[in-house]
Amino acid sequence: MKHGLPDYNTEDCIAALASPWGQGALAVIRASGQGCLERLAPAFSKAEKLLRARGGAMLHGSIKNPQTGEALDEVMLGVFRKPAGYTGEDAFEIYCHGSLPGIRGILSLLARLGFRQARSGEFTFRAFSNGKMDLTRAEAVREIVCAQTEKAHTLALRRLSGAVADKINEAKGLLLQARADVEIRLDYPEEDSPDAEAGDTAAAAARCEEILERLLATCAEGRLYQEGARVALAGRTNAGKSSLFNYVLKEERSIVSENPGTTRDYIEALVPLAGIPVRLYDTAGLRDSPDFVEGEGVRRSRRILEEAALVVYLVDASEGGLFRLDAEDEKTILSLGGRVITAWNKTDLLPPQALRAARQAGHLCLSAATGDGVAGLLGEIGKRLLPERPAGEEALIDSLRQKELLEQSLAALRRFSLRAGKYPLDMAAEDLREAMGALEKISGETTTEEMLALMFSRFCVGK
Ligand SMILES: Nc1nc2c(ncn2[C@@H]2O[C@H](COP(=O)(O)OP(=O)(O)OP(=O)(O)O)[C@@H](O)[C@H]2O)c(=O)[nH]1
Ligand SMILES: [Mg+2]
Repeated sequence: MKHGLPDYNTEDCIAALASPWGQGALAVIRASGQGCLERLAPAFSKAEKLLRARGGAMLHGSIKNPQTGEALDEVMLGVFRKPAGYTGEDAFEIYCHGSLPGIRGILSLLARLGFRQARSGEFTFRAFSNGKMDLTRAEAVREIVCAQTEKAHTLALRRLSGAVADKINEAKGLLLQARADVEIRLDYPEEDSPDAEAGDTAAAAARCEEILERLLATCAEGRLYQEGARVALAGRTNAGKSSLFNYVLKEERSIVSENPGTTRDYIEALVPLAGIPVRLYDTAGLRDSPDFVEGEGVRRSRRILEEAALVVYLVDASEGGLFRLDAEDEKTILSLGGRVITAWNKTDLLPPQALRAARQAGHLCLSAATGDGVAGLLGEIGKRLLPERPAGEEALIDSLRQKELLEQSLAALRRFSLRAGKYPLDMAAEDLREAMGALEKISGETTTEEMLALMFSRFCVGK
């Protein structure tokens, strides 16, 4: 199956740096394309060995200028032969020293040898185009590279090994069965026992609907692991927001002091919580201040609170009536609707009995000074951020493209089920065809060039 994309010519040899641009112990330069090994041979010190090398071989030698014989770097060269390897065509990887001038030298030599600079995702595009992977797996490759937490990484890896592709294939199998039944009834309307067949068709369509619904229901969680969520710490001045922020980050990021109004500019940091890449904000203590700078800090902080998926509203438990919110706190908490967790800080200053009673009454108690109760708060944040998922569903989708196509397929299937028996068979066949069409687009059997271009352009170069 070959796809032609205006920007992705699959006939020539491409090359790119696959490791980050920068100084390092090693760098990897990757190349692929029909005849690429022969093209490289004059620039490799052991040309004959390279030409005879089997796929999977690793050769030691140097990359040299073929005209002058001058060595550019001493390298290891990995050789891949069609149809094995990542792209499914002849390919190689040069493991060179991670020196920027060295990398530039090898890349410009490759350009002189006729290698074109690869575009984003072009190696994966070739893998897809040579039937090495379907589109759900190709998307998983990008998601693995972009994963910010171990959880996101594990889930993407599961998709790469076919977790989503398997479900889509199962759904396609059922649809195929349903379609075959309908098409037969269309072609041979006079045959008997239509009722039994209609029952089978409906059962296959219903089972297929169920698979798609379950997959769709995982999307919110899947996207959360990839995109993350914003969580803000809020509260009155001196509630201990910055102390808690520093405790969670395990570093002295925010300035802490007993002077109220210490934090003005909000501060943000990335922390993985329950596998979710959380952007945590320390904000200015909420109070009316005549000071222009502090007032502006509070205004900006309020904006952060409006946009956050979740706000931890911190209250100093050692002040005022025991575990009673004052009117000001209540007003802010109410304004946040369901997006708030109220937590009581400085509980190290309370008598142990009072603390025990408060916990029993269901108050979330912690101490940013000692760390007591912080794990409980973090657990609660994770629980509140995670949407419901069908029990036992392990294939999480997180691609909006897949989500939209699943929805299209499901809509057609629901139309089919709703109208079953009540409308002409050819319309039923059309609904099933549409449901199948959307699933085929998910795995990439049928796609449009724009969609492919859009998808692969989001990859990094060299992948
Ligand atoms: N005993 C005790 N003191 C705390 C605790 N958390 C914070 N403090 C103290 O409370 C004071 C204020 O802490 P901060 O973390 O600066 O409070 P904040 O909410 O960021 O204050 P602003 O930035 O002014 O809004 C400091 O003196 C902290 O050492 C706690 O859990 N226990
Ligand atoms: Mg502060």
